Amino acid sequence: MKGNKKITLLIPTKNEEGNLQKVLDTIPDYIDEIIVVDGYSKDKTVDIAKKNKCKIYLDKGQKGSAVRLGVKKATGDYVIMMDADCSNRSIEFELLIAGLEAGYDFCFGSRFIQGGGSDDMPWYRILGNKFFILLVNTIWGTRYSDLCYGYRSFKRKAFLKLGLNSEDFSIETEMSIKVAKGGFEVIEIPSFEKARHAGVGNLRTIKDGYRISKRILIEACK
Ligand SMILES: Nc1nc2c(ncn2[C@@H]2O[C@H](COP(=O)(O)OP(=O)(O)O)[C@@H](O)[C@H]2O)c(=O)[nH]1
Ligand SMILES: [Mg+2]
Repeated sequence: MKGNKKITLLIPTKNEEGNLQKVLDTIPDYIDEIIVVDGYSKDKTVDIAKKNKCKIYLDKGQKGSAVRLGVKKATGDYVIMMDADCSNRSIEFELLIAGLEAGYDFCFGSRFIQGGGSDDMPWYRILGNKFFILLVNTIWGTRYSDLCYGYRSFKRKAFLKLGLNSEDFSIETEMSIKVAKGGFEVIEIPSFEKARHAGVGNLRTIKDGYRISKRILIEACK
């Protein structure tokens, strides 16, 4: 609990047995609830979540589906979403919470403003991300500096008003666009993305890049 606000930490997981304990070890005591939405991992991810007394939900969809389910189940006023692969640093919770405390509905981590960065993005993903940012900012008049980054916080009630339906890695893009369309208050905070600790990522550059472009087009044509 920070001030009088209850905080939920939401972690989507898929085969993160080499990372999840390490992530959970860094979670500060003021986090009231940890929700793990697991995509039927074939390893010990769920056992680790159980041992750490996380609330666990199983979801057969992809990351977007897991995030939507997790927020539905969350009971916190504020929700922080974080990856399970040791890429996100819990010291940035303070910034993600400060944005909401200041009155913003959404607070997005950005790897492309001073203080942010990434050890987990090859050049072609930086290029793709930049292209999508340019598209979104041009179409919706926003000034986002990052788009496809999943380290974010928001007021649970504001998130539920967005009516997101992405199944996959386009969830962040859909969120950013609908936040802009809906006139919600949004701020970015700098975030440094570390390289994934163990295992391999599920994001596929071409396939997920295509899905993100499709999502931008769908929203632009509405
Ligand atoms: N529940 C669920 N979580 C997933 C799925 N795919 C990825 N994740 C989780 O979403 C987070 C980000 O995924 P990752 O593969 O690291 O993507 P990247 O960081 O964009 O390369 C990690 O915590 C993954 O374990 C999925 O299909 N289902
Ligand atoms: Mg990752």
